Amino acid sequence: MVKTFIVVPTYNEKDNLPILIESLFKLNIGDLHILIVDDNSPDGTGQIADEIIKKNPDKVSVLHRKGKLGLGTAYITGFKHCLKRGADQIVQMDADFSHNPKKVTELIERLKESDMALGSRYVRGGSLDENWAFWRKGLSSFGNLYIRMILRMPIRDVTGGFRAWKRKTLEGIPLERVKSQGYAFQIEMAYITHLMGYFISEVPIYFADRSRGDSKMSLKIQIEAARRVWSILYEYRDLKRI
Ligand SMILES: Nc1nc2c(ncn2[C@@H]2O[C@H](COP(=O)(O)OP(=O)(O)O)[C@@H](O)[C@H]2O)c(=O)[nH]1
Ligand SMILES: [Mg+2]
Repeated sequence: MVKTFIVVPTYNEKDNLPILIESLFKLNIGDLHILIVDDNSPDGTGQIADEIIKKNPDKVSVLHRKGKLGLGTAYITGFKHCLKRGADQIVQMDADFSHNPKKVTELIERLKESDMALGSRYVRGGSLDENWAFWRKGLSSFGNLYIRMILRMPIRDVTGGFRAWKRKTLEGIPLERVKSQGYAFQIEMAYITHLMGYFISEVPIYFADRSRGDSKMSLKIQIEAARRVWSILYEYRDLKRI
């Protein structure tokens, strides 16, 4: 049976985590494992994860890290862990319900015809929370356009963080070279995947604003991502297609 891992990075998600795990269990995915990567959340998300695991020791596990080390390293550590444990496919998603758990099945389904499936707000059928202020929507779509133009990527939603990976894609990517955090991490991973010639398929999603807890992303992280794009362009000029 195909072994699916879902990696969920958490930082102060105590109200979201238990209900997210419940929703993921309801999906009809055969051999499912959930890996939480918690950065010693001050709100006690780590302890809540431990309690969930006591009840489901063979379905859920957690990596406790010392402190807030960033989204990028959380995912890289998580991915390596899943590969070691024999994952055939790996899903990455936020803990805050911005990514609808029900869409996981569709993302995985798309892996039959692609090397990575990307939940996308900017393809036909995709959309953003209607409560987002127009400037926030504008900033997000302008940001995507800016990045796509510099990196010459045919992907519509380069900062999206709802993705499914085939094992062989994550094995092929030089994960040890990925240094970005925040949005830039999503950009860097998408860029490497595209450069190496892996096929990325976009699945339309509705991106909902979180209703519990606070966003960890700031304008500073967005500006950082805009600057990082240039280093990413430079750093991978040697990368060969597979
Ligand atoms: N482990 C870990 N998780 C993080 C970190 N920063 C953000 N996250 C998690 O990554 C996901 C996306 O972050 P969020 O703040 O919702 O970003 P936004 O949706 O862009 O506002 C959520 O599940 C967060 O809890 C971090 O430094 N470490
Ligand atoms: Mg969020």
